[in-house]
Amino acid sequence: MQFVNEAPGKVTGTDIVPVSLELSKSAFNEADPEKTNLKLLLKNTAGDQPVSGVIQLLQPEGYAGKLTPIRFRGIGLGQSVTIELPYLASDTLQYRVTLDGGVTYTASVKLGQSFASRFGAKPSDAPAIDLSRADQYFSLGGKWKGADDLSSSSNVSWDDKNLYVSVVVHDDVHHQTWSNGDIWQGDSIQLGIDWSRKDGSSSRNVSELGFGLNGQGGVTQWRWRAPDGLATGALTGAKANITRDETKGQTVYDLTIPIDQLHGPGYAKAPGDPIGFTLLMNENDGAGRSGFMEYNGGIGTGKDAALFGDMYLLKGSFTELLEESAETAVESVKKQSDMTRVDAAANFVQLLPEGKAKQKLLKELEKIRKKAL
Ligand SMILES: [Ca+2]
Ligand SMILES: [Ca+2]
Repeated sequence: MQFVNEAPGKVTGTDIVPVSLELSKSAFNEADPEKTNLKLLLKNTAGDQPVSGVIQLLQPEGYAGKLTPIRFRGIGLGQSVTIELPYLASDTLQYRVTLDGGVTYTASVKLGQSFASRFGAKPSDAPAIDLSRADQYFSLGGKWKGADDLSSSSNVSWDDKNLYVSVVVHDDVHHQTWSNGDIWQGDSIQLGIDWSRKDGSSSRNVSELGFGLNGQGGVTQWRWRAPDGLATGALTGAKANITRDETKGQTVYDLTIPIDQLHGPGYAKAPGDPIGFTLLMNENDGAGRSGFMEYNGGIGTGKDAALFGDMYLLKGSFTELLEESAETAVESVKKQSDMTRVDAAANFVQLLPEGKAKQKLLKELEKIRKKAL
């Protein structure tokens, strides 16, 4: 990924970007919640002098409102600082690096990580899957006019029999007159699911599914790509309840997809392994398919299941994962604290829902800050 230098003239007369950003992602293990699987590496790639400044998450907005800037100091040429990240769910993360002196750079890194709660779990607390950003919109001649024009918030849950996908779409004009494999030309959603994602590009369990509601209330369920041993065409095994509320400009897709429709006969996924997941929304406001929005990738601009993101099917509560990882993060800065590590630990705590656990950890952090910094 490349940094975009927003003030090229200010960097010692050249447009060389002195820092780079890399997201390192390891396997997620629900049984070891204290071992979070994301680290951000901020490297001084071209700054002759040690660089200092802050790094701040800009997107997704839901996180940006909670997470605070992380300070870093004196990274020498060729050196890097590692920033531990809490459990985040998104297709991409956008950061802004501000160096001392005020020069800023923005960079996006691909995350491709989401979580599904166990169906019926109360509360169902896996983070929502949001399609609401300009960078998720791909124009096919149209122009995205904002969240009321097209956006969605989705939740996925699961049990031993089914995957449940609920997509709440905001779209000012619902237009769908196509049927069967052509529904992508009108308002509709497409799901990419890879039930054996660990097999990478040789996976034999990739599905591309589509769901649409036409003007007469008719629902189309379609499959363009099927796991080995299953047929493409009408997706008769799934249940889709799709409703349109014109007053709210809202279309709700409630999908129940049997898991045996997502893999070939006899295949069983190991419980902890992620599935591949991509969600695409087609946009048609009455003048043809004008664009689409895609969470992750691999459907809209080219068929490639390797571009799907990881989705982890949780057995337990997502909030507990956040809490246990935040406790560990705070413990670790009791032993070894520098401002980068303390700021990073604070962001683990900021993500927690309001309550006693959060208050307790905030107090501990405050003590560490006063003592060490
Ligand atoms: Ca629209
Ligand atoms: Ca539309």
